[in-house]
Amino acid sequence: LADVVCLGESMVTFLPSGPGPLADVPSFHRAIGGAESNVACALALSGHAAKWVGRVGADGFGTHLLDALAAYGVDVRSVVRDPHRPTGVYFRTADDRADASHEVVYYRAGSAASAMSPDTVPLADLRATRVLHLSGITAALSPGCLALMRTLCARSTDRPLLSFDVNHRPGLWASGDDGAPVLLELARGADLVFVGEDEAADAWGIRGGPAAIRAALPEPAVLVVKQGAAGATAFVRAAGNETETHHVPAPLVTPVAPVGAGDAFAAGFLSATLRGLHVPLRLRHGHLMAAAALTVPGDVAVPPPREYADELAALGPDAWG
Ligand code: KDG
Repeated sequence: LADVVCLGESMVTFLPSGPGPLADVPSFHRAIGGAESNVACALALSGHAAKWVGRVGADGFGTHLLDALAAYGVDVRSVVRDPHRPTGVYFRTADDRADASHEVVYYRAGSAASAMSPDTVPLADLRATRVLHLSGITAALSPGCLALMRTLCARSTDRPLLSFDVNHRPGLWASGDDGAPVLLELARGADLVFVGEDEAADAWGIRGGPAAIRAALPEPAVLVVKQGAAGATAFVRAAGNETETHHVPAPLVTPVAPVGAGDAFAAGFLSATLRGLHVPLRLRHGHLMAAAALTVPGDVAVPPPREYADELAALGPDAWG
């Protein structure tokens, strides 16, 4: 039994050799990305049995992805290779200012992963795990991917704990607004949901902060609202249907690139959940892993070793500043 299975599209990622608009970047450095496989990498690096399930092409990029994920310790044995469709790739730009915005350009339409559906993914492998982690990106990839997400998010008693990161990517939906109701529907079927406060405002027009997001999304037993530099708030339904609320401020870091930080946060929270730690410690581990990811140019950072992360988490935000 795996600790966590992550399902989604993984892509070869091209990081720019220097700042500037896409038209002016002379060369790129090859790396790997994909929100759900980023989570799997961080969990494998933290000592968990993590598996990534998806589809890649029978091309060199697909081979590189599988090799790179396996090198992080991720189990890729359930990945399907598609001889007819390519592996998705994406390019990023960077800005001189550390936390400035960047462009993301995807070449993934018609990719091997976009052919995921309830018929092309090994569903039994998605159940042989303590936690199944999904994200809203997959729902945007194709009608088959959306059908798969709906199948997996349907409430049932014999499924693993279902973790869902909303990951609203307006550019992947046919029209910018199409994703919003679908993402809300999928989130309602999950047991543990991660969403950004700004993401909930952009996608769902909820501007009243974490409490308003919880009011609109009461179904998941655990809802984590990420608030950027302000920290994160978790709502947890305890025995007797009471809801506990926990807020933990984020450590002060100077970001190099924000991409991948949300995935790392989810991995830290999931790792601490799998270890049975209390909710404030789950949030602290989320922040510590996100801080590591914020300070590298790529999507995936090597998290602090578990003993060290445990010490830092025990010290808490007052000592992190
Ligand atoms: O969270 C990081 C991801 O956004 C990045 O790796 C690319 O998966 C990706 C996507 O679809 O945006």
